[in-house]
Amino acid sequence: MLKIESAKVIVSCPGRNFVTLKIETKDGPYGVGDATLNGRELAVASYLSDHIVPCLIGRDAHRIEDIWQFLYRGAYWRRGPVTMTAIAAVDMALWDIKAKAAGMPLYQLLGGAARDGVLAYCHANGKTVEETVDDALRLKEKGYRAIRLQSGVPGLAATYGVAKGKLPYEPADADLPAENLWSSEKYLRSVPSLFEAGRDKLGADVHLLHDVHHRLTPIEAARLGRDVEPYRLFWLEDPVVADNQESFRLIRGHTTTPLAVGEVFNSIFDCKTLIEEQLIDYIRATVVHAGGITHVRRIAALADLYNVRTGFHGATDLSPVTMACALHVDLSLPNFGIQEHMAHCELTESVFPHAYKFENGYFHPGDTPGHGADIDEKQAARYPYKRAYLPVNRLEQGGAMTNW
Ligand code: CS2
Ligand code: MG
Repeated sequence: MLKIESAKVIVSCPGRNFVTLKIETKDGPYGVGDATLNGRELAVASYLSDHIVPCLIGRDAHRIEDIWQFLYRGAYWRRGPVTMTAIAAVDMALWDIKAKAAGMPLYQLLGGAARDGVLAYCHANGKTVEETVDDALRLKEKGYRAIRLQSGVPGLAATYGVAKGKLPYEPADADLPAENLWSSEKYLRSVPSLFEAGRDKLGADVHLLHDVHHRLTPIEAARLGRDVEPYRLFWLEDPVVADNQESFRLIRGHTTTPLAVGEVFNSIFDCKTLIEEQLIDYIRATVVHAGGITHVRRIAALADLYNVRTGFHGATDLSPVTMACALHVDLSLPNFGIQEHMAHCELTESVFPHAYKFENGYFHPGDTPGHGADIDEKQAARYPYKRAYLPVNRLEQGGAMTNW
């Protein structure tokens, strides 16, 4: 028995907002979990401190599955991003404690390494095709073997996923949501030329990826999938919103471009049809927003039955604690596909010291006992929470919102 003595929620903004859970045990190690839900951070902080922490005190930290089921089934109100992010934070912290107590890096408890390193993709972006391809060439030089290309769209003032100035793009960029105009026609005209140039300049061996950010309708996405087929994409991500999982049947029927979806999913039920009908190639649901290590392993196991691989979300709004946990899972899974890596700023990195390392296109989670990531609480306290929102898109020809 490793008794949980205390649990605290740490909200801080070292470069951007993060919510972190720290669980301490009596006479044993502590564990750290990420609970960041971009733009809705305080809802999860409250769910944890007001509703979960009181239930954890006195429980045996070793009983990870039992605590997971208790929090999931026992709440009566199942699923949803806030609930599942809060449960994920507890789950990460408990796996951290168990692995520290065992004196092993977490991946050893998950069955050991199934590969030597974790293939990762990074983000290249620019206002024009030329700028984007130059950025990708720079990242290729740094060792990346897989690169996501996002470019500004001619005729649109701002495009999500593309930096505004010299600084890298930040998903939540304003204290009230910025409203951008969107045109699917302009976008659909511009993307094929980006990949034509990208394939030409970067060569055949680099994996190229693209994120649609859920902004198209199924038939528009089907057309885009077809139009980029000559450039052999690794994947086309979030072509449409997946509230109707059946939407993917239409896209799938028209294109052989591989499809990825799921960064906003929080449950296995969000992707059950997509996986069972083999409508996608990669599932992006990840540790922090989909119920932790315990639940994403369940999703991955289902996906494995249907030739679907993982491609865990890894943007900057997921803290280094999530990145660490994701890498341990990636290293151990039979059906790992690729891991997203969007580099954190130096301040974030220093507040969250971690054992994972990048070399030659691959990450390794490191061999520190636990998941290998931590929070420097003193430093974190110097950066108080700042309200920040993701932007909203409106259709150029009318007032309606796009899918986002
Ligand atoms: C993006 C993210 O990394 C990705 O694939 O879609 O930047 C995403 O928009 C943010 O994580 C939202 O919080
Ligand atoms: Mg995405």
